[in-house]
Amino acid sequence: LGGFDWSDPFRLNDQLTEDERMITASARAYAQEKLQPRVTSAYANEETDPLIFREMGEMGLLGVTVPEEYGGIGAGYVSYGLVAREVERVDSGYRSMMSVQSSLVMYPIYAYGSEEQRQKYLPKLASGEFIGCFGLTEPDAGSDPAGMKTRATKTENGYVLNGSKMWISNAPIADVFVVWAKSEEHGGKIRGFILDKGMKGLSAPKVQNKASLRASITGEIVMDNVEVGQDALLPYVQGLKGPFGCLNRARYGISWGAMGAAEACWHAARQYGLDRLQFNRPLAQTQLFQKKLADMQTEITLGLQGSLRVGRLMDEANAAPEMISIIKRNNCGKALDIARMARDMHGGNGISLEFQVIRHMMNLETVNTYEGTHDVHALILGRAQTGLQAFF
Ligand code: TGC
Ligand code: FAD
Repeated sequence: LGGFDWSDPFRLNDQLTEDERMITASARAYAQEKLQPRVTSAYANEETDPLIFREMGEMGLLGVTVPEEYGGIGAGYVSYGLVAREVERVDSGYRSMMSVQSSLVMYPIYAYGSEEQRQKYLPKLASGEFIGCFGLTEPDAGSDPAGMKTRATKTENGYVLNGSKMWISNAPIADVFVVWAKSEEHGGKIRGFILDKGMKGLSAPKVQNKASLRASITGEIVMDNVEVGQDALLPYVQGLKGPFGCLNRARYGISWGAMGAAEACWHAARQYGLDRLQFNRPLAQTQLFQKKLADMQTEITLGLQGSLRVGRLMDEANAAPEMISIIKRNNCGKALDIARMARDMHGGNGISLEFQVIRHMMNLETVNTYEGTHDVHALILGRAQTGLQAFF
């Protein structure tokens, strides 16, 4: 029998390639050295530093799966997931900034865009010179994006867009807006459009006073007769499968990221329990404390193994969206439970931002909700095994 590493029980590290280990090490070094020192103040003051995109770009952390000719590093989905895990070990908001840029902006431009669109946007998005956002959700269409009201009307030279998007990560500081609208020209089918900052009629006011994900700026997108050329249309996709194709990638990345946040909470709770004495012994020497640590270790070990399996299938182009629903739903739900437990195990100190765990806990409320809520993924999985549609 082999040895046991409490922090890597199933030896995930041994299951990675040399390249994957290298990208993990460089993402971890960046996240711990550059992001960790600024996160407490960024969260407390609800501040997003746009320079982070440039830094991530320099480190090769944006558009990890996009080919090198467009500025990416042409790595696989396991590498992308490992980066998400390291960044979210620090903060879900920083991972959000990275994953929106990579999966929700660079991916659709790469997968559904023309060669001109790829050349125009991808290298600058990869370097962080451009910041991107993705507008699907609307004030009255969240879990049900098919109910969106945003419309694109054909003009002589292109389209006019009208509508508003809500809860859009990066929007107030974005240069590039990938937005989804029902196109009258295409029989009301959903089409994707690329909008540029500064277009007449386009604005992106900030959502103020979020209690969660405060280091990641969120906004609305308001489109009031925004005129775009024909070249703004993403030519190669129509229907909901366009945005869902992007969400598959982002949801997969979130499954790794949520485990990174959970690991941070688990490690913090373990260390706190070793350091703090009550009743003349370390908290970690009590049965209840150890049971909680065992639950955390077990769920994280299984969750990471699940994400790795789905990542390998994605790299073989053989993963199904329902597999992604399993890992997105379960890993986010378990991470939230773990963060709440870690908060409790820190006692009164657990409510202080200095001890990090309450920030992760608050963030994970969002992570459990966006990209398909916990319950919406249950309904996707319920439909897949019964053949019965329970959404409406
Ligand atoms: P439904 O009838 O199921 O499907 C409509 C069309 O879409 C296709 N499709 C998919 N294609 C690829 N991948 C998937 N996962 C797909 N799921 C569905 C489907 O084949 C069909 O295609 P076609 O050609 O036959 O038309 O659609 P529905 O309207 O019944 O939807 C059901 C439901 C609830 C599952 C879906 O609407 C859903 O997933 N809702 C959740 C919405 C959501 O996830 N929003 C995320 C917004 S973006 C975000 O939160 C970013 S936060 C990022 C960050 O900051 O990190
Ligand atoms: P609703 O759909 O109104 O859901 C409310 C509750 O009802 C949930 O518990 C849900 O599970 C439940 N529910 C809904 N339908 C059913 C049903 N049929 N049966 C049973 N229960 C149901 N969107 C983007 O497009 N781009 C972004 O960049 C983005 N970033 C975000 C950042 C943040 C900080 C947040 C909070 C959200 C972001 N979102 C983004 C939006 C996010 O995807 C939505 O909030 C999410 O999809 C849920 O939609 P909703 O908020 O309208 O909730």
